[in-house]
Amino acid sequence: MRCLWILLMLATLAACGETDPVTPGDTEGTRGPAPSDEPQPLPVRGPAPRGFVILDETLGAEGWARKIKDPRTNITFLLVEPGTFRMGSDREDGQDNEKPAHDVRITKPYYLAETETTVGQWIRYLDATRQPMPGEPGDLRMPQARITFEEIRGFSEYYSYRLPTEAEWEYACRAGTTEDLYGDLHDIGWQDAWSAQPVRLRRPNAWGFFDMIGNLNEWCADAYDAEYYARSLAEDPQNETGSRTTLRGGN
Ligand SMILES: [Ca+2]
Repeated sequence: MRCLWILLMLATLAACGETDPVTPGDTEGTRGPAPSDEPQPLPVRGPAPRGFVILDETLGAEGWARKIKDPRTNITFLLVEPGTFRMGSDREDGQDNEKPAHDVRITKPYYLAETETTVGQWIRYLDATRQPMPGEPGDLRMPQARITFEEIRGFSEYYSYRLPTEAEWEYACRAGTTEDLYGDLHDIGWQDAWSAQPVRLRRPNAWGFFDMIGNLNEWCADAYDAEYYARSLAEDPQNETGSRTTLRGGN
């Protein structure tokens, strides 16, 4: 389902890091986030953005580690390999803004956060940038809600993250499936819940991402245009025309 941000107040962020890959054994020659001032819990031992902790040393596209963590935010990122997928849906009972289905090629690997950005991760950002803290943060595993686009811009610039494009989001959500969903709705989402739930409690998709269907929506980098799919580029599309922002992945 494609959504407009004006319709959904509980929008949240799927943080996306884009960095240059490094060759095996080279941990110094990268762009990417600035080195953290915080002590690093583990040394960086392989190909990952400088300052990130490698959680899975298996190498993926272009020699990047498959799973890394940013110790500044505690956000875990999973590597997404380039590839081609069918974006959108031509179902008769589907929404017009999901049509037409079309082939899209993602040409570059990227890292995408494995969960919606949590309250705990957001608080680390507020603390690092000396912004007012919430009085009662509650469960730190909850997805952070009610983030404005300007706040996302500040968060992304501070950590050298960026939002995924809508195509990058859907490619990672589908995780190879051509069906409408990557599993049974009651296993992967929160269709019976009336409020947000802690992340990571439902079954992830085949590539390890949680709550891509259900819980809060995630911001995408694209401007929203209900008819964009009809003129979408075949490679790395991103709609930049329009004043509203695209959200994906809610209940
Ligand atoms: Ca979601």
